[in-house]
Amino acid sequence: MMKRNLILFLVIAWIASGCNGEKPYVPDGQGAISLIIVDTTGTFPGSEPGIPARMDGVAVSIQATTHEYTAATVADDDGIADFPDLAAGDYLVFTQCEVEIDAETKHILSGSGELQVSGTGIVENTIYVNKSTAGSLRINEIYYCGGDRSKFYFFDQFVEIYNPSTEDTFYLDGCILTRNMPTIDPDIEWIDHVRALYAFQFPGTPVTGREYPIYPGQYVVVAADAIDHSQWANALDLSGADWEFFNPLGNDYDVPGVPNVTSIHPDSRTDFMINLVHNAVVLTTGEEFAFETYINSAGYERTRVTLPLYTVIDGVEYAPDSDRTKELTMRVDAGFAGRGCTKYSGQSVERQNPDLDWNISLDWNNSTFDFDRILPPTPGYSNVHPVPVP
Ligand SMILES: [Ca+2]
Ligand SMILES: [Ca+2]
Ligand SMILES: [Ca+2]
Repeated sequence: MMKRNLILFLVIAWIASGCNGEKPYVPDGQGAISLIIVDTTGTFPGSEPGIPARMDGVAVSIQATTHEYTAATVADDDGIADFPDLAAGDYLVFTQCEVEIDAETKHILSGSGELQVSGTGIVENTIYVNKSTAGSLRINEIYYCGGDRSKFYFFDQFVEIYNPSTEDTFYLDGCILTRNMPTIDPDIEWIDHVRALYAFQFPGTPVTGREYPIYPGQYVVVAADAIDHSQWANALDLSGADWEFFNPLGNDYDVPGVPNVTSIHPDSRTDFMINLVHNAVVLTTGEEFAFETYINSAGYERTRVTLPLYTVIDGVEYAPDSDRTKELTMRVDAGFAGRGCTKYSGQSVERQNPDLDWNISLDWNNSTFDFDRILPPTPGYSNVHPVPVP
C-alpha cells in the first residue's frame, strides 16, 4: 500500500507542475488552517457507525491552487491537523488512510475539501472521510451533456465503470446506478444515505453474486440505449455498449442481445436520463435500499430511492462551475467533475489517467481534482487528450 500512496503523491506533484507552472511563488503568510478529521462510517478503529470519531495519527496534506505551496502533517491525538503560516489563497485539503479489517479486506478512508485562507486568522473546518474498499470499482466516465444542439439530442448518454485493480475481479451482480436527487438539501452532510430520483439495478445477487464479472483493467459501458445514435443526430454509436438502462414501465428501447440494467423505481416511467448541466450519479452494492415519499417543489407527492452510505462504491457529481451548492454529500464526492462543460458541447468527463502505462486513474473522492473534461467521449477506453480547464 505504501507503493500506491507514493505513486498517487507523485501523480499529484506531476499534475501540479504540469498545470500550474506559472503560479507565483508566495512566501509564508499570516493565515492558518485547522482541520478536524472525523469518521462517521464506523470504520476507524474503535469507532461506531453514525457516531463521529476523531481520527488521530492520519496523514493530512494541503495544496494551494492559487500559488505554489504544499504541506503535509499528521493529525494529533484529538484528530486535529494544523497548518500555520499560510499565504492568502485557495487550498485543497486531503486525508487518506488504510484500515485493515482482516487479511483479505482493507478499507480506504479518504476525505478532501476546498478552503479559502484570507490574510490573517485561522480557517477551521471538519473533514468527514468516506470509506471505499481498496481497489474497488469506479465510475470512470459520465457522458451527459449531449452533442447536437440543433436537435436537442442527448439520448446517447452513458456511464462507464472501470476496474482499477491489477489482480482482483469484481462483480456487478445486483449493483445499482442512480440519478441523484437534483435538489438542495440542508441536511445533506448529516444523513446516512444518498437520495436518488431513480435507480437502475444490474441482475444477480448483490455482494455474493458471481455472474457478471468486471476483470482487472476492464471498462464497462452502460448506455441509455445501446444503439447507433449517429443515424439520427450528431451523436455517438453506442451499439457496442456492454449494458443498457431499461425501464419496463416506459416506452423504452430494449435492444435484443444487450443485457439490461433495469429500473427499480415503482412508478417512474423514464429511461436513465441525467441532467445536461448539474447532477450526480452513484454506484452502490445494491444490498440495501428503500423508497420514501416526499413533496416536490411543485407540491406533488413523489417517491424517491434512498441508499445507505455504507453501500456506496463510488459517486460523482458534475456541474459547470465549482461554486454550485453540493447535491451529493461531500463524504462521497467533495467536488464537481465537468468544470466548463456546456450543454450540447459533445464533451465528456473522465477520471484523469496521467500515464496509461501505470493503469491507474485518480480517486481522491473529489471530482474537481479527479476528473478531466474530454472530447470526444471515450466509451470503453480511457482518454489521452483532455480538454484544458479554462
Ligand atoms: Ca434505455
Ligand atoms: Ca436490452
Ligand atoms: Ca472512457
